Amino acid sequence: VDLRAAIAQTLRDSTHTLIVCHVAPDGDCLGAGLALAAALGRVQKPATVASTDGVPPSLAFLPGVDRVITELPEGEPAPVVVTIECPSPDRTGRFAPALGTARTVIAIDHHEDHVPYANLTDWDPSAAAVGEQVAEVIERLGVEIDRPIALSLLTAVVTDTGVFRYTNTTPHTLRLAADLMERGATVHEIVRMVYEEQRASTLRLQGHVLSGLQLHCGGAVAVGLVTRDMLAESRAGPEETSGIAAILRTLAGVRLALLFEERDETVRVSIRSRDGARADRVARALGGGGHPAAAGAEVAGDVGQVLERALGLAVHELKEAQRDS
Ligand SMILES: [Mn+2]
Repeated sequence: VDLRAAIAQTLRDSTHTLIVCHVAPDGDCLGAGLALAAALGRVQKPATVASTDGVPPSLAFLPGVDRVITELPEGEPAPVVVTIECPSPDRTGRFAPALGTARTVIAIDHHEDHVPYANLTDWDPSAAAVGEQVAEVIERLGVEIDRPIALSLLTAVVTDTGVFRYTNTTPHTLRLAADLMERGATVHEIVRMVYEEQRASTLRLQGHVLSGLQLHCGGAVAVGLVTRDMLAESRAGPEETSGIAAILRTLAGVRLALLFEERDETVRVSIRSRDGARADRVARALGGGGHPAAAGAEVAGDVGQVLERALGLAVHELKEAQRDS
C-alpha cells in the first residue's frame, strides 16, 4: 500500500491533528506545515500547527500564521501528531511530550540524518523540500490546492532551493512550482517577502562580518565571525545572521563556508558547502547535523576553541571529498 495514501487515511480518520515544526523553523517546515493544516481544514479535519520558536517575521505573510501555537496546549492530547522535518524527537522542542501521548506519530522529513521514531515515516532525502512530500500527501487527501495552500507549498520549495539555485532543484521541483503558480501563488511575492524586505541592521551586520572575512586552505575555506559586539553595534538580533554563511559560499574557490556566532555558553556554527565537500559531515563531527550542502551545530566552548576545532574538521573534510571524487 502507498505510504502517503496510508498517511492521508490516518489524517482523515483523526479527530484532531497536531502538526509540529522543528525548532528555529524555516520556510520549508512552516510552509509545509501550514499547507497541510489548511488542506485538513478543507475536509473539516481540525489541525493545529505548533512551533516552539514561533514564526520568523520574514514568514509572517504565510496564510494561517496567526493560529500557530508555541506552547503545548492543556487538555485532551492530539491523537495524531505529524512532525515536519524533525530528524529526531528533540527537534520538536517543547512539543516533544505530544509524541508520547499521541496514538499515531507521523514523521515527514527529507533530512539525511533522520533516525526513525514515528509509527509512519515518510523519509525522502532526495526531496528538495519537505513541501514536495507534503504536496503529495495533500493530493492523496483529495483536496484541491487553492491559493493559500499553493502559497505555503511554493514558499517551502522556493526557500529550500535558494530560489531554485541549489543542486537539490530537480525537474520535479520545477513542475510542482509551475503547478502551484497555476493555483495562484507567485515566486515573485515570496522572493519579495522573504529576501527583499531586509532591515538596515541585517545589512550592517553582514558588512561587519564580511569585512572580517578570513580565508584558509588556499581559499577553499571561508570563515566569518559574529561577535556579541558586532550584534550590538549593528543593533541586530541573533536571528539576523541567517544568510551570511550562504554569502560566504559565493566566493570564487570556496568549497566550505563556516560562520561562527558567539552565544552565551556556546558557539553556533553554520556550514555551507559545494563542489563535493560535505557540510553535514563537518556538522556531525561537531555534534550537529543537516544536509550535504547546508548544516550546522551548536558547540560548547569559546569561539577561538570552536573555530580551531572546526577548521581542523574542514581540512579533513576537503581531503575526504578529494577521496570521494
Ligand atoms: Mn527542508
